[in-house]
Amino acid sequence: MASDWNQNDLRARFCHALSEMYKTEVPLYGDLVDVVLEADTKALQASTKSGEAVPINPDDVLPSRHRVERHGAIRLGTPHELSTIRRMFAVMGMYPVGYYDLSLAGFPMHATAFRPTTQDALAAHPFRVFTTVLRMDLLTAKTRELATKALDQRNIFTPRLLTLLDIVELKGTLTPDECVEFINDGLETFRWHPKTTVTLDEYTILKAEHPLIADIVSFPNAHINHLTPRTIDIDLVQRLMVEHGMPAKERIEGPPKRQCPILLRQTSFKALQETVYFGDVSGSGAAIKGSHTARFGEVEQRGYALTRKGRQFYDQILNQVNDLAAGNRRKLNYTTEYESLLAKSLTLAGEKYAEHRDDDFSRCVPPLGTATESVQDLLDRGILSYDPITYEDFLPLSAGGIFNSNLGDVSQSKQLIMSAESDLDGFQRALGTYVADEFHLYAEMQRGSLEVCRQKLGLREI
Ligand code: OOG
Ligand code: NI
Repeated sequence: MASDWNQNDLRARFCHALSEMYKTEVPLYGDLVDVVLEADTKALQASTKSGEAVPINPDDVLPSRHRVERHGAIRLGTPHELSTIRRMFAVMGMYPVGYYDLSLAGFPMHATAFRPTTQDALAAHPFRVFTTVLRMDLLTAKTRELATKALDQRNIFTPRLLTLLDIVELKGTLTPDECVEFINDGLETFRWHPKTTVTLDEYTILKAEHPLIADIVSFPNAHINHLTPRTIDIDLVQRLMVEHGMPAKERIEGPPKRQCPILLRQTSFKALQETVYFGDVSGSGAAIKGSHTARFGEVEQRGYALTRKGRQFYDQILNQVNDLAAGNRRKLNYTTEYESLLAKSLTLAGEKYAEHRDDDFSRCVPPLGTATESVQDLLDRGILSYDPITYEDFLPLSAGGIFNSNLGDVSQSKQLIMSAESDLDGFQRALGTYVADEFHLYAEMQRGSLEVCRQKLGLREI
């Protein structure tokens, strides 16, 4: 696709507009953004040696992308919705990366993240959207029938947005006015509508099978269900949320606090109970008042990406520790017992791993996960140095933890779902394209940076 218009700029403007809309819809999200600013300011002050109480504005100190860093999440119902959202995000330079099988965590859905894929685009604006789609094959027949009926009759995109997608795909560009329309009409897909498209009875059936099915199926569009600013000190944000009386989730998801942060840590305030209006079966037009719980605010702290090997290793340790915790008759206290168990397992294993491998887990791979001897040599001699690459993706079990604390983990069909096979092929068919492999993208970034060094140093090969 030709790019006369600036995709990075459009993405930044869309993200900003979405954030403003969400702040008015869920004012507590605005408070959370303030808490993150407070935490980052305090964390920066604490790390300033001078001890002077000079007020620090994180905007002046943090890399600029930190302040605009956001991810959001939406949940879709059909292959057509998924393939159209793919077209819409492509206009803003966001492409599907990674496949997340959420059946692993007991949810009848699978997902990808639409995000910028190059270092330049990520640096310009890193906005990404975790996008799930319902797996009809994991629903019971009755629910599938209800879901199909409700989803068939909705169109989550405005007619103008669909026209703009045709225009940009045909002409390869949008005019400035069309960009404004794209943002305004694009927001309509994500706006909250409290009036359901199903009756209370139907909603109750959907919700009994799984609360997320009800959330996906019962509304006329794909409301954004959370937005997530990035922080430099998530433990502090968690503490401040509690201090400010926000309904914080009990625990931070992901790897425990480490000197060398890896992957992704996340927490949130719990979803609000919101008034909704169910359609009336009698046809009198009178709506029935009820409530629905789905929308929340999240915070993330990003660490370093791991190589495929390092990641397998992390997953293995996490599963072991989770099994151990589950086997414990007494529920482990998360912040003290569970975290220290996980931290200890990672440290011990990290050291052991370090003895044998170049891509040492404890040294924040992947800086040079596929290090050749000469790279190591150049590093040892101080000719090359590196910044570890930030993890730009998500973690399915953490996503499951976020889902659970927001919707309750009651599921009639959990066993059916947990024993399901993942369905990357089906997902890609629905999407209409392949999802990129995140490890491949990180390896490419590393390779690209080494190539720049090779040329600068005038070497034949690194
Ligand atoms: C998506 C949950 C996944 C994350 O940060 O892991 C996610 C959802 O609730 O729809 O956003
Ligand atoms: Ni999230």
